Amino acid sequence: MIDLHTSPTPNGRKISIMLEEIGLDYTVHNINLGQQEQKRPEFLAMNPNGRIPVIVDRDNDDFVVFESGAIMLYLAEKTGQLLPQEEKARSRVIQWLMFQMGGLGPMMGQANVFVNYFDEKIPAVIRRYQHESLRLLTVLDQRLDGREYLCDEYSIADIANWCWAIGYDWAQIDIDGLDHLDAWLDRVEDRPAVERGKNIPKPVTSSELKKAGASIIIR
Ligand SMILES: N[C@@H](CCC(=O)N[C@@H](CS)C(=O)NCC(=O)O)C(=O)O
Repeated sequence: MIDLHTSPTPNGRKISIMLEEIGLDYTVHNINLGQQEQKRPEFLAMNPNGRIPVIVDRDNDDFVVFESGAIMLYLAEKTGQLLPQEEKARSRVIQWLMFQMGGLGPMMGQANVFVNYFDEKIPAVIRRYQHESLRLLTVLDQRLDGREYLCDEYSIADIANWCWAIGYDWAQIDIDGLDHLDAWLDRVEDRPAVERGKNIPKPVTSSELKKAGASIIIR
């Protein structure tokens, strides 16, 4: 049994989708980011960085894992799913996972902040993060030319990148012409586990999301 401390956000959904894919039992603890529940002492005891997602593996001495990429690798290694064993294939998946963790996620996250959550609209900053996000989405598009998935088979790299790429509209990024990316977004979304996992916890409305986002960034 896994305890999943999460919220309806891209990084949170990576783990609910993955848990749905691999079929491990889990209990959801919905952390209210707008109420700063992620900064409470009991949460900081699990993740000193005060951010979701976090898991606690009840079947492994209550072992705690934070950082979504580390959680995905932990669960993949625990179950032998969504991460190949063969050295080079495994490395390719980890490379595309890190591409999301170090690039797409942070850039689209900042685009969201400056487009949706900051009261002050700063055109140069918005442009910078939207352009960089679009550049990274174009890298994904090129990678997907002639491929169904980012690596040899569907993997944690697809889940991680999908959870951010699917938010292009929220960040007001135009992906017209990125046809391989567009087809892959649909292909991944059509998977039953993705359909279930993306709705755990229940998504919030855009105005609730803006309110929560604003209350986080002013601190
Ligand atoms: N690198 C971290 C980022 C986690 C993260 O930024 N989580 C956001 C939600 S997507 C959060 O908890 N924000 C609350 C806050 O900043 O206080 C990961 O991938 O787990």
